[in-house]
Amino acid sequence: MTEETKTSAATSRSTSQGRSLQLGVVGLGQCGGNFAEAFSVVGYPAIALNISRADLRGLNRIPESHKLVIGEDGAYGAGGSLSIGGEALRTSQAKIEETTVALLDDVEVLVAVGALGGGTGGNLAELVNILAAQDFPVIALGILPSASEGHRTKTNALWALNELVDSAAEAILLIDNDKLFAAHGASSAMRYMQDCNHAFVKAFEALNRLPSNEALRPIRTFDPNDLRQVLRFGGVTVFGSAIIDGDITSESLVSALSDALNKNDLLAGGFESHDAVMLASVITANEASLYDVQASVFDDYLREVRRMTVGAAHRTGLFVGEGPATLHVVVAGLPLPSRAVEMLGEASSEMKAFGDKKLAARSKLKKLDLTALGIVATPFATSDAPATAVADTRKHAEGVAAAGSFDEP
Ligand SMILES: Nc1nc2c(ncn2[C@@H]2O[C@H](COP(=O)(O)OP(=O)(O)OP(=O)(O)O)[C@@H](O)[C@H]2O)c(=O)[nH]1
Ligand SMILES: [Mg+2]
Repeated sequence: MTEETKTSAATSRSTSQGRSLQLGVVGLGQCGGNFAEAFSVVGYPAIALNISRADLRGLNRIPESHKLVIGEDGAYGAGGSLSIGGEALRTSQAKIEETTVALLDDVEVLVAVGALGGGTGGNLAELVNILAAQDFPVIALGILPSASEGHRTKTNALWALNELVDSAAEAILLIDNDKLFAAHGASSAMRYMQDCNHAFVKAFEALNRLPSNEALRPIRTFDPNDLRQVLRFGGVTVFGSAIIDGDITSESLVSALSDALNKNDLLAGGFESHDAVMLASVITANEASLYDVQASVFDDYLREVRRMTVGAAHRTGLFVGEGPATLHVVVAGLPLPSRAVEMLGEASSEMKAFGDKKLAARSKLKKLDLTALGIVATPFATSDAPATAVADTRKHAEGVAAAGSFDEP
């Protein structure tokens, strides 16, 4: 199918389902698979790729035909090694292409998702390029590690981010696990990750349904193509909603815009508004509050946004609905978030601390002085079998050295 036919077939189907974009999802690694499952639960077709068969077994809502073991044997994961994860992708490239084309050919856009800190998921850019080479437009959804995770996970994530910048991804969305984890700390240990992942998918689904939401009456229309254009515009993309505090004024709208961008509880933040290249603002408010607002408020808001973003393209919508007045925004064309720069700082100092610790640990690992016990140097070397006893002692020593080594985890 050409992209044009694909888009038009997908557009008519998704409009009938109330969705702007008909998405298919390809999850890579454990976290990627968990997200694929969360998307699958709300009805998006999804495939999960993993080196470990056991990880795939845990995904109950994805049909077996949509689970793919990549790499040689399916026994072990990548154990945090990007090269093992990358090798597995390359070994199974033909199988991935075949399965994706067979199962997801009629979707408009693929979301390739994975944890950038994982040995498997950290190869997300390579997966994006494999899928894009099959003529799929691809949005990359990368999960950033939280600040409390180790330097290896962060180093993987930084490398993976750089690869994504150079990849064929149409847009890059970056989930911040610190924010997700903070919001769901009260969930049970059993449900924690599912709750985190579901929170993102629910927000994404609400955005995807916003233009066609039948509970909303348009005053200024924001149609599915407006959303499609912003979401597929390029660069790092952020979306979010913020309740408008107090009266609807141009100031409260600007403040809601800044909250949705930088106090976002799902996606990595830290952007300058002047870096935005394209954005969408959709206001939903009840009828009574809209009767109280002068129309000029919206024009003032648009003028202010134009000034703040130094002329970014702006799609807008105004809808009457229930609930508190809310601003929904999508901002595209952004550079990497400041969280990535923070993570680089964390990883560098944690790596140094780890290196110092490793050296100190080696110098602290000393033999005990056993002279007071009167033990002689080679206690097991008996006179009738000296050669074997010495060899056994060395083997034992090597075992101890290996068990006591301080290689990076
Ligand atoms: N939000 C979220 N983060 C997850 C989930 N599962 C793992 N993570 C995060 O993902 C990173 C680890 O990546 P994994 O997906 O476990 O690793 P992998 O891609 O399977 O790679 P290997 O285990 O090395 O083969 C860490 O930053 C975890 O905090 C999940 O379901 N949701
Ligand atoms: Mg894994």
